[in-house]
Amino acid sequence: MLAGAALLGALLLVSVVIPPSTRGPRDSASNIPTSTTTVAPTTTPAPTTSTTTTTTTTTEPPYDGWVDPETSGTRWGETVEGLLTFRGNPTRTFYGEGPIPEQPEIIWRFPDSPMCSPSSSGGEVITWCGTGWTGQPSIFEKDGRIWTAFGAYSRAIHVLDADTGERILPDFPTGDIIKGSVTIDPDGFPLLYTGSRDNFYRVIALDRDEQVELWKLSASAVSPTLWNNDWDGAGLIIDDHLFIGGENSQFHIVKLNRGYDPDGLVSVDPELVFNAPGWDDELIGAVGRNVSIENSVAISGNTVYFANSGGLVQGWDITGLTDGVEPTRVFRYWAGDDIDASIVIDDEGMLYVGVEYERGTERSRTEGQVIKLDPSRPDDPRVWGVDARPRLDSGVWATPGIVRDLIIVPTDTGEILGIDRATGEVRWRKQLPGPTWSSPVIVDDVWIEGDCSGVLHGFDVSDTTIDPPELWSVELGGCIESTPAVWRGHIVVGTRSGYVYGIG
Ligand SMILES: [Ca+2]
Ligand SMILES: [Ca+2]
Ligand SMILES: [Ca+2]
Repeated sequence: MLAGAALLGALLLVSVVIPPSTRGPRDSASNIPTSTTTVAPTTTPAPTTSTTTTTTTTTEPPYDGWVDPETSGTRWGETVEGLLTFRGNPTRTFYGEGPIPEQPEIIWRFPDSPMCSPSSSGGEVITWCGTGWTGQPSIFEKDGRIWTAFGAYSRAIHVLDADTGERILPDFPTGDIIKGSVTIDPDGFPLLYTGSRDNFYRVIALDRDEQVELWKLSASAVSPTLWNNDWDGAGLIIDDHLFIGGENSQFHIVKLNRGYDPDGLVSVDPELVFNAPGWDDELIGAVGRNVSIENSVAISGNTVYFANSGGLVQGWDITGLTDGVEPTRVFRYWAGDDIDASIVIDDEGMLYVGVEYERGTERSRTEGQVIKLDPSRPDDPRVWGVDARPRLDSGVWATPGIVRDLIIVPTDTGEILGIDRATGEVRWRKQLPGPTWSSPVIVDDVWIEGDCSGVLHGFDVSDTTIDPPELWSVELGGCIESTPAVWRGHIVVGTRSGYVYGIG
């Protein structure tokens, strides 16, 4: 017991001594449909002289699992039209829908004065303005309007009309800044899911005169925890379950039990059904105790993938979850350094991983900072790796973007890599004012990228073999760390100068 108490003391000590996380990244998540393709029976009218009638029926059964890998790149769900979580779907590969404005300009700016708040970490207080990493707004259609919702360094959740920037609902204050991206319920329940640095991950109702908190999960609700209590990741909502990683270094699954109360107002009755440390002894031995989960979990097939600040990429099998079977870890790969970018999964189930270079480990040099993994080969998953570490404290914070045969990966120095998805060959390099932490958004062959001088660019990626030519740019002012949201003629993005912009 003494040893246990000493260990606990050491853990508490460790959990307090945290460097100001000015360089932490963040993310968001989405929803799920089952895909059903039914080919109607083809009946050939029988000629009067014929003695046979041929009927051909081909029915592809619905996907029998959590997330059909073939939904990579597509909108998640049929119920709510919009971009509902960080990177729009469970494989973090949906960017929104066009059209993209041909000559975009600022339509509105929110709010009247800059959104700034102090936030303390490790005893140091820093004032944060605007929105940061990952900070991707959700944008969706509801009640005949286009809504946009985001958390900000105002410490609040804002819900606006995407056409005007006017508030649809009063702001919802939390106790600290919000870095991550919100998730909107994909099944049509008027619910918003968000983390805050105030230690809670919340479920908020959007069907009343103001935003109302229905439930919150504390970062200290589970044990053991390591490192911190922020929630940068965006949850995924699938089949009434919430999947979310925390900076407490644990992975959580919550059964939401969504419904409506007798007055017709949305309700939840959540139950934490599973949690597990995102670390193991081998990882702690290699990197120490900074193993927070800051990326947004991704799901393909029946496997939940995420990584942590210790560089551990892992997959957890959730096949039997609804039957009470505990998830088990089925995939483990160590990249050598902090992974805050979300894992991106293509339609073949391949993982694309962006890695920072902060610790300078030998493993970082052998594996690279952009890595393709094949989880069907758990003993030897690395397909290729690309180096992106010109100096210590570099590498990748942005979540990679897939466009057909190309992977676009912004790096910390402002150099953006266009990588052949199959071979790992770097086809082109583009230099923008860094750091570039904003994740690529690609809609209708237009790649939208924010840089740290405050310029939002549109590039033509119709030819993936060449350095994409610029189509337009919009000057916003303030470093663009956040990922833009795109929906049917609207672009919404925040900057570190204090504002969020509607562009059309
Ligand atoms: Ca963080
Ligand atoms: Ca880091
Ligand atoms: Ca980290």
